[in-house]
Amino acid sequence: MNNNINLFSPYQLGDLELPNRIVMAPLTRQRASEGNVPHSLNATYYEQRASAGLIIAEATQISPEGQGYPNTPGIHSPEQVAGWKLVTDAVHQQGGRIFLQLWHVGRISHPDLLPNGVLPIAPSAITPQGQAFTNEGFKPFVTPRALETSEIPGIVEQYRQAAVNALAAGFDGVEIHGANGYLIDQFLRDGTNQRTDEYGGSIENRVRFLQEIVEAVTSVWDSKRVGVRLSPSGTFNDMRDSHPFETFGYTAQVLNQFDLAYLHITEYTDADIRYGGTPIPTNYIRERYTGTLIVCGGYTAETGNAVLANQQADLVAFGILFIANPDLPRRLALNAPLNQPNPKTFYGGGEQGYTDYPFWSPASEPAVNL
Ligand code: 8OZ
Repeated sequence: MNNNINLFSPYQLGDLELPNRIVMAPLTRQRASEGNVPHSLNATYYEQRASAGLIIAEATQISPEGQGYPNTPGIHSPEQVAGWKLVTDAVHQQGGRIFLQLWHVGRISHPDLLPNGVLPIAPSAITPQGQAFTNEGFKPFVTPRALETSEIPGIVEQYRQAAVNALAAGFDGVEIHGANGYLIDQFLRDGTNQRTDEYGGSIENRVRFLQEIVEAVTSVWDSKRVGVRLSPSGTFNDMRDSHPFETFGYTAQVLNQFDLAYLHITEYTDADIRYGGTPIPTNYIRERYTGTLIVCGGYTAETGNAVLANQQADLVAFGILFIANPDLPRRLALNAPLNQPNPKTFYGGGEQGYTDYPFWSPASEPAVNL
């Protein structure tokens, strides 16, 4: 226990000085413009949230084939790089720091969303339960096409090129999205990976894809500017693993060798338990991962301060609270009321429910306390 550490303590993240330990979690908002290009509305949204110790910008597809939802931004075209530059400039002007989350959805897509209507790709041809979110509403997931072994270096190269593009767009670092049932997670877990080549079977083989991506991205960025996100207990996107403690304990240990900026853990939710997920206590990861740990999972000021004071984590990420409260650090510091988030405007649309949540001032309308 270290009672001197709380959400408002500064943190040295590699050579980046974070003024507080409050991280804005990556949040899919589906508000890119034509061509999945970030635009001034997105710059305003992130700029409003620049008082976070660190912003992790939303999941961003590394290639057209990596997209799984309408209007999510990409980082594969020159227009997207220019669009993201508007965002990073705006955040830096406000004194903030911003990483980009690099994303390939793998099987969590639909031909309607993909170039020439191709099938989504995955480690194995296993159909996810559930429905894809297409431009015409929800449609049942299709059976993905299993990647040939010879295609895997090309996907790793897409991550490397996206990392180059993120650097050109002025980000302070990148987070590799290895969580929530997308392509990397599909390789890690044996419920979605039934390959018989060197990328499947043993956990050493299943983690190889992530390892090669980390190697590629850290060939572009200093390793201290690269984070990885994992969801060891997650069931979202129909995920399961027969030995999750072994899978994620091993993965955390493999990541130690890269001297990364951080490991970011999406912790389990009630829904994960209901869907039969195995809750993996974050301390299990903490005991195995030697670097900076970010936790994300419904924290409040009180529980966030406690997890830091108990040294169970180094930084705490907030998602929904940041959607509704652009000035979240100030509100938490002053114990000010919090704006109520509106789930109807989480995904898609314009400024409503995106850039119009008010900043707190003593004269504000009384807000609903969560
Ligand atoms: C919610 C809706 C769409 C995408 C994730 C990128 O779970 C997402 C996501 C979340 O990581």
